[in-house]
Amino acid sequence: MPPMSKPAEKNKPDNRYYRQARFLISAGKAKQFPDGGYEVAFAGRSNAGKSSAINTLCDNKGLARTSKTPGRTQLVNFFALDEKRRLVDLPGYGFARVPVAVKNAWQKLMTQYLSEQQSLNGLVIIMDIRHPLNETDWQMLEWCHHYQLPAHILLTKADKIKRNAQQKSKLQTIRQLKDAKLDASVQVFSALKKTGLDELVAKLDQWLQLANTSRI
Ligand SMILES: Nc1nc2c(ncn2[C@@H]2O[C@H](COP(=O)(O)OP(=O)(O)OP(=O)(O)O)[C@@H](O)[C@H]2O)c(=O)[nH]1
Ligand SMILES: [Mg+2]
Repeated sequence: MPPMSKPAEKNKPDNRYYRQARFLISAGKAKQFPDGGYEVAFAGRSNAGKSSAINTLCDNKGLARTSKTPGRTQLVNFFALDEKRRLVDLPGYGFARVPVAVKNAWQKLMTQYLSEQQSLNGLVIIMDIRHPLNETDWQMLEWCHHYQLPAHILLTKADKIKRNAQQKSKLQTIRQLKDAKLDASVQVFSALKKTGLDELVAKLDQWLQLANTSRI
């Protein structure tokens, strides 16, 4: 019999399952991608806060490397949650000042990942809440639409603006998506303050087929 799990602490996001995340592999080539089971990937502009969001989700500051230098994560980093489930930190897009060859390699790797990865169940797209939906974000949303991949937008770094400005940005983003006839759920987030962690956990539980199953 498995040990009984303790009830979640009152008013605290129940991200306990995600705390067991462990680094699996940094892949620079598609043939290194693990497959099978269920996977959720984090994409977004360089420096948007992808690695920080993963670390907050998993309560582990040292899990995904974060940096003040844009373009830090150049490889596709896989983290195992259990034998069947993974989180994926994708290389950031939109970094200026990188050689064309690097951009081309990035494009190829991302296309391979998004088009061929059978286990991919959803994409979390990270945007700075102060300037969401830039050109590359739209491209990523078009990509999701093309590959019929569900998208969830995290408007992160919310701690940098006031609560009413956070809501304004969220509503504006929803409106712009509607106008463009693109489908994505949208939420406010802060890796620093853990704002919106519950909402993110609920979305990931659903994509990773964890909802309504017993979790440790
Ligand atoms: N205030 C605040 N800073 C944040 C938040 N999330 C990330 N940052 C900061 O933003 C910078 C970039 O964060 P990363 O998580 O490394 O961003 P990334 O998207 O993984 O970047 P690349 O791997 O380079 O593409 C770091 O200095 C973080 O500390 C947040 O919610 N609030
Ligand atoms: Mg990163």
